[in-house]
Amino acid sequence: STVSDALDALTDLQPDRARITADILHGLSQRPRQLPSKYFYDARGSQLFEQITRQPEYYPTRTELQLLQQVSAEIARAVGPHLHVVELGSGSGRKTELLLHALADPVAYTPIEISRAALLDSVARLAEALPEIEMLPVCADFTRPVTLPEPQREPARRLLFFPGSTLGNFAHDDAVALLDAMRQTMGPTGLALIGIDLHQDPALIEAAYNDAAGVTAAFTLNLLRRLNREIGSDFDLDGFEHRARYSVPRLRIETELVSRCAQRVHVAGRAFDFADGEAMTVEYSHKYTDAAFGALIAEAGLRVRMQWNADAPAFGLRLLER
Ligand code: AVI
Repeated sequence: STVSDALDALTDLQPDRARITADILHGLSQRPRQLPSKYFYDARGSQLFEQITRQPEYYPTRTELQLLQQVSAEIARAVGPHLHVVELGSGSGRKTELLLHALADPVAYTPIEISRAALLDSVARLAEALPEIEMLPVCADFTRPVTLPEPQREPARRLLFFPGSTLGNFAHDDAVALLDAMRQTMGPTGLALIGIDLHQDPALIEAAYNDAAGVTAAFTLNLLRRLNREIGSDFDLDGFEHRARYSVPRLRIETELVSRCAQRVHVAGRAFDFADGEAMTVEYSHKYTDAAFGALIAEAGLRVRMQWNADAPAFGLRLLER
């Protein structure tokens, strides 16, 4: 595609104000209260996330990129030629570029990304770097049903690409539901390539979510700024602070926004009272052992065909089949 073909092909299903408001009201009515981490990614949130990936403490992105570089030829042989690559939560598309360059004659690429700004940037760049591939971008929340665009040229199969350990941002039941939907999207001969962060030294993991420059804290708090702007809530940005701790029994980072005082917040005409010290859950980042990951995907009818690991810091790529 040319850049303008790629932008013309955009399917725009970006969540609207009503959808976001309904999700936030639902989360604020839970105990503990929770806000969905998918709403981190407005234009500024996506930029802050890119900045996180360059912090010295945040090892997952650079570790996965390096691993992908090392094994991309092997992956290309394993998945075969003429693929329609579909990526969930494509962000900046840095990993994609690496993968698409390694694959044999890929037919089409469909990035599914909730942040329209991040999607348009990445598609413009990729269309220029890889003009022979048909770009079929979709701006959407990938946890909701999406009808995928069909490439002009018939692909041999679909390859779902889900890097970055984004799977870890889902609670167990949601992860199983998502993997199950992925299995259906793959079809009988399709494959999925998933990046997973692995359980390791809790101090290393915790530092990745508490960078010294405070970028992760700014990223977390940006959620409140975004909600104030887009759904008219009145969260006091100085009234909450970022906290991220690794739970060893649950194998996950639990990121919270903690109320610094007793306060009242209004959302869509409703009032929500926070106690001093009350914590709102905003994100989980699950880390995996082989046993836990194997059990999770088995629940969705998937299994590991091939796997590659980086160690120190640890990170894994898994090629899944049904
Ligand atoms: C996108 N996702 C996998 C990141 C993670 O590590 O859970 C988001 C993130 N949150 C804080 N830092 C990075």
